[in-house]
Amino acid sequence: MEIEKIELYGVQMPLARPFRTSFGVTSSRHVILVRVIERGGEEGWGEVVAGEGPWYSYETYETALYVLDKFLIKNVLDCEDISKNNVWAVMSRVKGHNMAKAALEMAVWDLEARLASQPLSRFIGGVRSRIESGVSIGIAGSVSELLKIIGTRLDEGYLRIKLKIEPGWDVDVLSRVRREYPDVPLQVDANAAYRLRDLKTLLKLDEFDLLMLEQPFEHDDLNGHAILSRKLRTPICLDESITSLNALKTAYKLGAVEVVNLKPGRVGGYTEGLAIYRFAVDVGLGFWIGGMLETGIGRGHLVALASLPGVSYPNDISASSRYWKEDIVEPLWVQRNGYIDVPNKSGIGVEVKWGALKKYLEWQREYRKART
Ligand code: OSB
Ligand code: MG
Repeated sequence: MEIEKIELYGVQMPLARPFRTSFGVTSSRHVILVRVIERGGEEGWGEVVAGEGPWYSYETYETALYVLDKFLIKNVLDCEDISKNNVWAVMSRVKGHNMAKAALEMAVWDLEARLASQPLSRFIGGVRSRIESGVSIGIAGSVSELLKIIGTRLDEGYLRIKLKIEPGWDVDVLSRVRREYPDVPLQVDANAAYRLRDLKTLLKLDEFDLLMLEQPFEHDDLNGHAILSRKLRTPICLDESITSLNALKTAYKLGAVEVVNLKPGRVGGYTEGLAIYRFAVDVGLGFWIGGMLETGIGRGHLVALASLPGVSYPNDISASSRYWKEDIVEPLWVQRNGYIDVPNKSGIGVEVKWGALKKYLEWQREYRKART
């Protein structure tokens, strides 16, 4: 197919509540939405998940805008016959910048699924009619506040709780959480806040019957993760480290990973994401879909991936209301009894609610195919 036009929408959306991780607090998200339109008028949507600053990875929403504007959009518009099978290769001259690439790549996959009148979930081999919904809870002001938030999330129905940890907010906090909630499916995420010198603290995490410990060390410290993994019973999950299939293969060879958190934005979209999925399932690694505080657009892509048969843990995919006062899609994403329904409509299965989008819109741009 030929893409006729690509539109970018820059929105700033306040979170329902600030989200604190070891790398900082997020109160409001700058999101770039990508809309691709083909000659016949059908459209597809993607979302840049990069943060406000280079804290989770080196990308920010502004570096993504730069790379989209200067390189990636032109690559895609210049291609006479773009499809889900070649869009990743068409962008491959650009090194890195996976979140910028993913927004465009995933919009093309959405568009192709819509042209095929298929839900994206089925288009990529998903089989589930509903996906398991977990919730990620940020570092709180106090332990009693955290215990209250956990209680609320459990009452809402979430199947498992993920807590953010950092040095000083770990062992003592977890022992109080476990005293209050001894049987809740629980896991923790350090966002690279520890070093191998913290080994003694990390080994204490085995007391808490955690599903996994996510990304204790820096993204490129596969050796550190391998050393820890040999000593810790709790499975090691990697997030930031898994930027590509090659990175996963190396981590696996070293014994640095037991569970994969797949975020399509981090790996450049479906092409690499599905390759990572197939490898993880083939070698018997645990697998689930992570999130980056997406709007309802990005969440649609996450739901499609979470419907794959090899997903073996609950996902960081929560209801619209967990993230936003007002999400920008309809229908909203709703969690019931711990599950979110996989849409039957074609593509991601939700539409942009223009009235809501306009409230948060800061700028927009459009790019058209150069006609000769
Ligand atoms: O490390 O998983 C992470 C949010 C922003 C950046 C990094 C992470 C997260 C989350 C939230 O944990 C997951 C979600 O979208 O619900
Ligand atoms: Mg993480």
